[in-house]
Amino acid sequence: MIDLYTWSTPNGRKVSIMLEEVGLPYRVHAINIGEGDQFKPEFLAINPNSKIPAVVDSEGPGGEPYAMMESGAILVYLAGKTGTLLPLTERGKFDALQWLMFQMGGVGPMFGQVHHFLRAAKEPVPYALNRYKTETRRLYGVLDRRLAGHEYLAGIYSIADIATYPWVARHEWHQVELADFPGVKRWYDAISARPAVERGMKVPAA
Ligand SMILES: N[C@@H](CCC(=O)N[C@@H](CS)C(=O)NCC(=O)O)C(=O)O
Repeated sequence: MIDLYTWSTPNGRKVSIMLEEVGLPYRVHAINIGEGDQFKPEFLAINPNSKIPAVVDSEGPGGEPYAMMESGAILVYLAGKTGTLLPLTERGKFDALQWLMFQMGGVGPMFGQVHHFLRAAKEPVPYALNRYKTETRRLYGVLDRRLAGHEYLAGIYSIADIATYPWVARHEWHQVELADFPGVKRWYDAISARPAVERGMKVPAA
């Protein structure tokens, strides 16, 4: 059994989508990051970095319980555990890992900064907002060029797409029109139609 500690955010939904895709049984524990649940000692024992998502696999490596932080690492772990959603060829595997790292190092942090400066900052900071909006559009351009020539980021549907999708799902939050990026829009619509994605995007239940 996998225990998933999560909240209704893109990083959390990467893991709930993955768990729905691979069909492993899991229990959801809502960690309300708006109310500070991530700083409680019982959660810090699972993720010392005080952020969601985190998982505990009761049957981890060696058959022992294993706790994990960092959504990208959790996706790689679950792909390895189930033998799915990470291409089997060397090239395919490294294609998927490159685009996963692109999401972890670029898409997530930059889109997240736009969300922060548009929705949470205590005062308007035009320089920061402009910087992160410009970088966000640039990243959409990179995705769009890749997806113009590939059905999915690594060719076939993989953890790279699962990591990126919930961030693109917040395109209205970072004020990007998907119509401006037709490759991303085609990819986004295809992934939105997957039943496992639809279920994963509803975790944790409201
Ligand atoms: N690199 C981490 C980022 C996790 C992250 O930033 N989680 C946010 C929610 S999307 C969070 O828990 N924020 C609470 C806080 O910063 O106190 C991952 O991908 O797992």
